[in-house]
Amino acid sequence: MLDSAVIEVRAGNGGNGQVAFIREALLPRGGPGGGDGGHGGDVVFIADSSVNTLTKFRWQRHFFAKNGNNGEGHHRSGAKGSSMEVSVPIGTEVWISEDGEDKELIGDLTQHGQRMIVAEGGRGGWGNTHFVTPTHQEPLLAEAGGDGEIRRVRLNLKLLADVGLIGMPNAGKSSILTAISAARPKVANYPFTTLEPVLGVVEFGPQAFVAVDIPGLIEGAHTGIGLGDEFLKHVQRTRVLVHVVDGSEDDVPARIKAINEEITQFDANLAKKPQILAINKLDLDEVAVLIDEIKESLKTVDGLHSETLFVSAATYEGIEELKQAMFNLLRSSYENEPHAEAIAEEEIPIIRPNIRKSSDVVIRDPEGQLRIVHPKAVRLAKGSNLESHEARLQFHRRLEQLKVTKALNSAGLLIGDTVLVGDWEFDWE
Ligand SMILES: Nc1nc2c(ncn2[C@@H]2O[C@H](COP(=O)(O)OP(=O)(O)OP(=O)(O)O)[C@@H](O)[C@H]2O)c(=O)[nH]1
Ligand SMILES: [Mg+2]
Repeated sequence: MLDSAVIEVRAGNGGNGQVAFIREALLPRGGPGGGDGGHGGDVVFIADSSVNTLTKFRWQRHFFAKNGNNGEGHHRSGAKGSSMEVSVPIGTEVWISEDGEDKELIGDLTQHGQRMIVAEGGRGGWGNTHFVTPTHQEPLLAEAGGDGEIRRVRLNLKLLADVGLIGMPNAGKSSILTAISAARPKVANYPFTTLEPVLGVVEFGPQAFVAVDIPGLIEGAHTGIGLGDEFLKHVQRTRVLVHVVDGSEDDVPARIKAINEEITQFDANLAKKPQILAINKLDLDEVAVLIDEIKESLKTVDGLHSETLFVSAATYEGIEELKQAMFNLLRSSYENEPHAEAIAEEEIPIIRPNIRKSSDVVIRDPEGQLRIVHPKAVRLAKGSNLESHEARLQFHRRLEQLKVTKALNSAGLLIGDTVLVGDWEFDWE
């Protein structure tokens, strides 16, 4: 069963670099003192073993990091924008989503604590301090901050069950899964109705966990009787078991012992998992009148380490309490053992998707005009006031250094042609 969500992530823009001057002898304007803009914050996914489903993304689909602040005079840099950290379950795959389709897998979060930068914040722009050259002691150029990345991504998660429902055929395991989740496994009044495990997401307040309903077990299952015990492997990685018993059957203790014996035969560790005993069909009179008797008889079951609840999957009596008990046991299990294999954080590489970006320097726009798209040149044009002749001279010098001039020439630019860059438009001199 796949859990899935499409969300939008937006990293912060970088702050703008500043053009500013500090009074200095011999320089009429003064020495450059424009501070750099702060970097924009990233949107980061962090794999977290205490998150089990993608349910929360139904209520929140937009995740924005903060912009960096602009630089100021007197060499003051702008503050960095804070990142947006989003916890996701272990096993989450991240896909670029375009037109409702999964385009490209850009990350797979497989370990607790693993981080993935899903949208990178824009770089802070440089202030004019960086643009001093021997010929330009009074730089009029500064960079605008870079844009933060914006992406639409699909998260896909193969659900792993936290809670396993076990018990004899016809006990009401599938009925209980139906009562606690949106899953609709087949329910019928004969043994072995369920032939394959069924997963359901159980919502509990703002939290959610996953329960799995498996085919019924009977005495001798470990020798292959009934459907055998192979489905027990689906509950081996759960943290909590709910042992469902039909309270209307005779000899409840013997039935419980038989199932516990089968799971011990399959895997002794499975038998040690925290268990909740759910005595089902409480709506039937024969069960309701026997509550005390059944409780008393359970004392004869050796090594029973279970909390016992009487429930009815038919009337929902006790179902909320059952959910609560599952949740409590799960929580303490996570507290005692946060994740199966603890891995030192520094060993986990950060996922930085390498999404191809355009490497164009110059393009022809639809009207046939040449437009400079080299990212550094564009940021410089956006961050500077190119109205003054002096600033334009400095800008041209930079274009040569960035090899933009060469690209313009190869694209067939002639003196007097119009060139576009950012919001500026000028005639090539
Ligand atoms: N009266 C009553 N009947 C119930 C209750 N829970 C389940 N049943 C009935 O018991 C029968 C078996 O229920 P299932 O949920 O299919 O049982 P199961 O444990 O999944 O059975 P298998 O899949 O065969 O292992 C069905 O006829 C259900 O309607 C209950 O709380 N009260
Ligand atoms: Mg069933």
